[in-house]
Amino acid sequence: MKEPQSDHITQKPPVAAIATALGEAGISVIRISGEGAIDRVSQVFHGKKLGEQKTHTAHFGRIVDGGRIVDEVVATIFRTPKSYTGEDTVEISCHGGVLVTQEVLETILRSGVRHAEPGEFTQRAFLNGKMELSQAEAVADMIHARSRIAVEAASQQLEGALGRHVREFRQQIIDATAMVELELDFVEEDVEFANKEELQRLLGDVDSEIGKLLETYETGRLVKHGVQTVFVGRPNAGKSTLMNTLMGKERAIVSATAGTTRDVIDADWSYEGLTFTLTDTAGLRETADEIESEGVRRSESAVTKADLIIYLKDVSEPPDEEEERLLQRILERAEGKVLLKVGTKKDLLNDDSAAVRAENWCHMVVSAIDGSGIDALKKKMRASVLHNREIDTGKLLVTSSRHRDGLEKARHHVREAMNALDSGMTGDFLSIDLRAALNELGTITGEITTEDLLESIFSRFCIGK
Ligand SMILES: Nc1nc2c(ncn2[C@@H]2O[C@H](COP(=O)(O)OP(=O)(O)OP(=O)(O)O)[C@@H](O)[C@H]2O)c(=O)[nH]1
Ligand SMILES: [Mg+2]
Repeated sequence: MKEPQSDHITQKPPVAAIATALGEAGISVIRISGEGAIDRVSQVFHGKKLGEQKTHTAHFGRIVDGGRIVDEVVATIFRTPKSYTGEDTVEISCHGGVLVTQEVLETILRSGVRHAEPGEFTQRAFLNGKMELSQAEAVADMIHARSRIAVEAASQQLEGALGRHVREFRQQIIDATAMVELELDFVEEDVEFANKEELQRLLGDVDSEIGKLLETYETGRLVKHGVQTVFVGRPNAGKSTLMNTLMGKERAIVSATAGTTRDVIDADWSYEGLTFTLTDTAGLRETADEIESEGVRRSESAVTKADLIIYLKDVSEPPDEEEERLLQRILERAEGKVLLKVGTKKDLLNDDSAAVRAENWCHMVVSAIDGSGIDALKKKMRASVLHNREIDTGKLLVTSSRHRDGLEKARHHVREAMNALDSGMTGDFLSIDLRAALNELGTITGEITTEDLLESIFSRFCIGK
């Protein structure tokens, strides 16, 4: 992260929050940041005079409330500008009990410190130029990451990889704007752009570079949010069994009675660095029963929200018309999603003709009983959602829809500028589009922000971050 000059730092009134998860643990950390934070803590800290200590030093002492010792703690001091927020900061490590942590926090709050809002420390770090907006967002991604690849993607962004790309695009567009504005000086002489080809090449490059980054979003989204995977099929097709088999544990109830699963059940399962949120659903059938119809309706709605749909069919039974109608209804809801037709209960197939029929109907056939086809199914699930492309963890992935929108809008304006150039429009038209593209890119890194945008980003953080 870049180190801003101390004269760029604004210290706000101090805020405090518990920075660690609340629960029983070895230690808990309470963070206090803002103008006068060190003095405020000093008032309730018995030990060395914190106000006289150097930055980046840790001090043993006691937090006292009136005459009462609340806890023995270690207070670590970070002086402005060399702290996470850029402000004076104290981190108090106390014993990790729920009650004691709460009491230490309350003692600090009574010394005239406000409780921090969600993400307030990171917001202050951003406002003090400690990080770009996309890096601040990566802090939250890192905390919420549920798979190894999600951690790697967040780490790339945290190190400023997205910001570096965006700054390159901005620089190229600024160069293009400079060329256009140079030409504007000659506009009265009605000359064609002397550098038209050069300008076309420059804008074409930006267009294709933004395009390459945008292409990573499809994978980036799956990495960040997990692959929403739904198992659907008729009652008794083996949906709950397959979900349990993939996860290696008995998550869903299985029985020979058709209609065992009545509602939607979710569970996270990781496979080769990618998280799948597996959703088991109630079996589909054409029914008049009210509760069952509600279950079927929920199954269909789970399909609408899924990235990957696994339609299961018991291949020991021949397909019939109802099956075709049910599958048709799923297909109608599956547009733009990946759908795998999987045959179950392969172990029950005893004649070759049934096996051939099954192979024809399904993408693959598995058995949860003898495990055949299960590894192949796992590989197929992963490969099909990634469209057979491996995730290059060394490269930046766009994982946020906000960043995708910003890049798309910027590319749109770049393309408009290229069209304007092609159709021989004057430079001022081009300038308008190029400036609009710069603005859009600025919203990604946070050069251009609004209160609403910051509010919507930081309110999603946890308290204490
Ligand atoms: N032989 C064999 N039986 C299986 C296999 N998979 C599931 N079964 C059996 O099929 C029956 C139904 O399995 P479930 O997993 O409950 O089926 P479901 O699709 O979840 O059914 P509903 O929840 O009722 O919609 C159970 O008796 C399972 O033991 C398999 O691969 N081979
Ligand atoms: Mg079930």
